[in-house]
Amino acid sequence: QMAGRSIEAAADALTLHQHVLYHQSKLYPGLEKVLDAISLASKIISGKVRTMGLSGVVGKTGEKNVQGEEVNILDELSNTVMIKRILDSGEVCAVVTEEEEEFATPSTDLPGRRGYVVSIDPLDGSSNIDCNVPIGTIFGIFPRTSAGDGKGTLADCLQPGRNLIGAGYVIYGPSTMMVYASAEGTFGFTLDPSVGDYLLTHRNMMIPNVCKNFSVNEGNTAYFYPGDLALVAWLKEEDKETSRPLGARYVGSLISDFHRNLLYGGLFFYPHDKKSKKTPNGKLRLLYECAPVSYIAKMSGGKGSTGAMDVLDVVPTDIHQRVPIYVGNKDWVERAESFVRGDYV
Ligand code: AHM
Ligand code: MG
Repeated sequence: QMAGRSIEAAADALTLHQHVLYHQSKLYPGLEKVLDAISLASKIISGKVRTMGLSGVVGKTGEKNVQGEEVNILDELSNTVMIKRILDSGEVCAVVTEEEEEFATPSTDLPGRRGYVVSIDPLDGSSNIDCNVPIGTIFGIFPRTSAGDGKGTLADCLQPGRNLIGAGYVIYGPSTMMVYASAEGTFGFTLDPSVGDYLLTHRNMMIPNVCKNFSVNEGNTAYFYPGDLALVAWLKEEDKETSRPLGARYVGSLISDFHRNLLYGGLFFYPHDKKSKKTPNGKLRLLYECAPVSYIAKMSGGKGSTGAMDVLDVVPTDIHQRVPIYVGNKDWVERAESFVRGDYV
């Protein structure tokens, strides 16, 4: 019977490709090819993630990336596969990736419209790779702003999250899932390994009204500013009216934490703190972490904030810029903002 049901699901369910084709390709020609490229690359990564212990892709390359962090073999492989597939789609003029200092541009020898810019964290949660905890890929898609079909420019890359036309993530968990948000809403597709494709399993995903959990690295509270300290203490207080205390859930893989909060309701935050002078704006990157998840949150009824403003309104001045982030249930993000401002609720 189970097998019968899954055959039916495979026969009926919309693929990610069809979803983008139906909903977005009229307005955004060729966009389905960008998603095809990301989807194919993510299937390759998923295969490697599944067998990493067996195939020797665990471990460090010995190099450091732009952020000065040690590069995992799987990080590097994911970056190479993503960039190549995305640029080869013929629809993308520039790719900003966490792993490379400069943005990548395609060869213009082949015909193509190259009308989009992609920002991507090919494999987020690197510290979790070696211990078999879910990791993810995060991406955002912007329209190009420069004219023509040549290589993209820095200005094409420095766009606020407001300009996104789609954003998503892949979570390499017990199953591999792609969650994709656009003006049509947020949809979840599960990779069916027997079909080799992403099939629609989660229609119109909305963050539940009740906020169940908060997710923050509480080990950093020694370095927190007063507003964030007060926020953490407040979330743990008992109060029936606001259903506090919330549960604490923190994986340390942004996508695992965000995905759980999207499904169950939750507030994730990574504030700026006094820990590192090098990173006064917190840890997470605007273009390929904070803007995409804030966009997905927004399309699911939630919100992403820096504490001072909507993440989607931040205009980047640097492709690897970091921002503090509070993301999840809208009302709880707004409460967090009031703590950051200092006028505690
Ligand atoms: P990465 O891009 O180097 O993997 O770092 C990003 C990760 C996020 O997935 C996660 O939310 C955060 O770093 C966890 O940081 P910390 O270990 O400081 O709590
Ligand atoms: Mg990352």
